[in-house]
Amino acid sequence: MTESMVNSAAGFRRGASCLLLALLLVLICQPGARAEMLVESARIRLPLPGQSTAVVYFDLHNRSARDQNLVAVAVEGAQRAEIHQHLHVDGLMQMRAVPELLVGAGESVVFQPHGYHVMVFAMTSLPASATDDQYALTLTFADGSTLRTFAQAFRY
Ligand SMILES: [Cu+2]
Repeated sequence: MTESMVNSAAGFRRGASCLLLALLLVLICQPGARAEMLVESARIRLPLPGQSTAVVYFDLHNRSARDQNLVAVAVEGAQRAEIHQHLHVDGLMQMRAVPELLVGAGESVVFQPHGYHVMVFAMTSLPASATDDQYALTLTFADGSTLRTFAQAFRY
């Protein structure tokens, strides 16, 4: 084998692995229905001592060209979670469960105190898979797609 043959073989291998890397990047960056929804600033206010109800807040962005409906949020370590909205009714503040929350194409919904929030019931202790006080969140949309992220824990 001549030196030039060795060089071209190595060059081919380099070229092939670059191609493979490029294909991999294309696959990873492929925008799907899930990637078009983005959660930012997810945080979970842990229950007061002796209580088991927590609250989750986040910013939900719809970067797709079509409307999306959030229908459920599951929180690791909790038996049940509901999407809630605060409403002023006859001068009183009320919480209402929201079965389906529309996030319009290109729009965002902010979950924050005195607004939309996720009420988390029957929190157990920190789940085994949590790291650095992060709780896994799973958002489910009406089209069946899901979005998994983490909420940073904080206390009152
Ligand atoms: Cu609530």
